[in-house]
Amino acid sequence: MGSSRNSQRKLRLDPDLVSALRDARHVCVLTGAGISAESGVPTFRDAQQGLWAKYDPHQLATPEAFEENPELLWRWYRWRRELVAEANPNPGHLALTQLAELVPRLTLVTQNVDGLHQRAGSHDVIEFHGNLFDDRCHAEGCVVVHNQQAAVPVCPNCGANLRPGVVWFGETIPENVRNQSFAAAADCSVFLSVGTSSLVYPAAGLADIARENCAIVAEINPNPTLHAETYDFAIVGNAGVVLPKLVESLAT
Ligand code: BV8
Repeated sequence: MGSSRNSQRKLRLDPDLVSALRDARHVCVLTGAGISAESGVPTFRDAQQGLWAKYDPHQLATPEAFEENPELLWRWYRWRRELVAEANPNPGHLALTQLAELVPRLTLVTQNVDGLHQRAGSHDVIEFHGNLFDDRCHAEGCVVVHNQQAAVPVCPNCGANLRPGVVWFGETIPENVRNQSFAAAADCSVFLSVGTSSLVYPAAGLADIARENCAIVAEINPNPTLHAETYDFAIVGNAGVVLPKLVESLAT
């Protein structure tokens, strides 16, 4: 948020956005890595630190990389699990649990795999790209609960390698998740895009679906994205500051 003076600059929310939320019958929220940044979880683009700095996550988070070097992928995901396990939900996550109490219907779709929305108390979270802490059989796709410590755990049913329960680049979004998310974006009256660079599809297309269905679309991001100019509102700020302010304005 820039210098201390800037950070003390009063955040002014557009009253039209607050009234649109007040009148909304259905709010759809899409979150990205930015909402977890204030929990200390590096965003997807900044995530690569130390040993991982030399790897491009777009190359690593793929079935090809897993099939070529499952040991490396498991080291990467175990490192990310440790990072997330040390993190806690922040005021941005908590504000979304409060927003759900203030509007008739809220659908929360997250691109994040960190589970922080659920730990904040959000229910029925749609995990568009899966969950970091699930293990799935790479052959059958089923979630497998196990206590294997092997470098590459294997499926007790078929012997194939287990992999983290996330959606990799080049893999399709599970149909039920995709349909639920698309339907919510098409049905909502207000769509909030929070903490995402809006570069990864089809998640980034949800805001377009909302706009095409005459929803009010607002972005919350300290770095406005290329889409910001096409949205009704672009609030330049951190989710952990803006979302609590939105909830406070709604609740008064
Ligand atoms: C698919 C899980 C069918 C894994 C992830 C159409 C056009 C172009 C390309 C495609 C297309 N359709 C499909 C593709 C290919 C590809 C894609 O989109 N590629 C991109 C790179 C161009 N998509 C797919 O492969 C998808 N599958 O469509 O299947 C298909 C397949 C092949 C070809 C055609 C069709 C599956 C994609 C799923 C990938 N899996 N995650 C894992 O985590 O290991 S994606 C991963 O990266 C995240 O989940 C997230 O979605 C994405 C990162 O995005 P963000 O969350 O936005 O994070 P980022 O770091 O980018 O930005 C953070 C933002 O926060 C910034 O803007 C920053 O300013 C802001 N911020 C920072 N601090 C704060 C903040 N905001 C608020 N408050 C703060 N404090």
